[in-house]
Amino acid sequence: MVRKTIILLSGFLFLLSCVEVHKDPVEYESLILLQVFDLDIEGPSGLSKSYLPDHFYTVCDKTGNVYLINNKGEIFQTIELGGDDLEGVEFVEENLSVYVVEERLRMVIRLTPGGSVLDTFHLDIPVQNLNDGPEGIAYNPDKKHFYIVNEKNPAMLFVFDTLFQMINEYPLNFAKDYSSVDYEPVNNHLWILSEESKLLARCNLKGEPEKIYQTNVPDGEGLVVDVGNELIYIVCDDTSRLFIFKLPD
Ligand SMILES: [Ca+2]
Ligand SMILES: [Ca+2]
Repeated sequence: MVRKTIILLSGFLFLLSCVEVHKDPVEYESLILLQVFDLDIEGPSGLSKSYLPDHFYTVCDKTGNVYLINNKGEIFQTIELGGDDLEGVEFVEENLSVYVVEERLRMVIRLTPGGSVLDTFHLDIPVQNLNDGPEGIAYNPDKKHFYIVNEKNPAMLFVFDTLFQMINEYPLNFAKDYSSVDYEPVNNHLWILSEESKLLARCNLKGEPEKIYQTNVPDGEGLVVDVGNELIYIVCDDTSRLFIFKLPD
């Protein structure tokens, strides 16, 4: 009798643990594509808002340069940085600086909008493979935190202060890799892009997804979420294109 009770009880506990795992499922939806533009940049690998409305910074992993483009993909300014392997970019309004991420060097470079180097910061993050490094950067002006996503091995969201001292780290586990991140201040969300899984996730500030959207964009490597205009911008490294989607409700 006692043994039977124990078996029944352990079976009940097992069922309970299964219920726990499957609670609160993440929803999947498709994004509505509005427009696509060709870019005269081979391998755009990051995207950020800029000091001009409807203009964006992007970086090129082939030339190592930084570009200011408009919302039709036309180049407005070229900063000839000649970087090693630029994979992420973020414009910070409060100090009018452009921060770019060097993936293979595990480094962040701070530039003026004119292209002068102001600072360099080493990122103290784990290295397994040189090409599986930091791919995206975003800034939260309320907390004064930078967010950096590491592509894979390990797939992580790192939180840094403004001198790139690490504050927190969170594992990412909803996609095959992670290629870009944007902070959206109105609703206090992080949006994280995956190039291999071709998806975009709306996350909390720990990188936990609340909603996942299929982009069907191969090699999406740069992301801007524009709440004011209800748009999402994604650049594709492989085909050198700018995709504009409707921001879902
Ligand atoms: Ca790239
Ligand atoms: Ca990479």
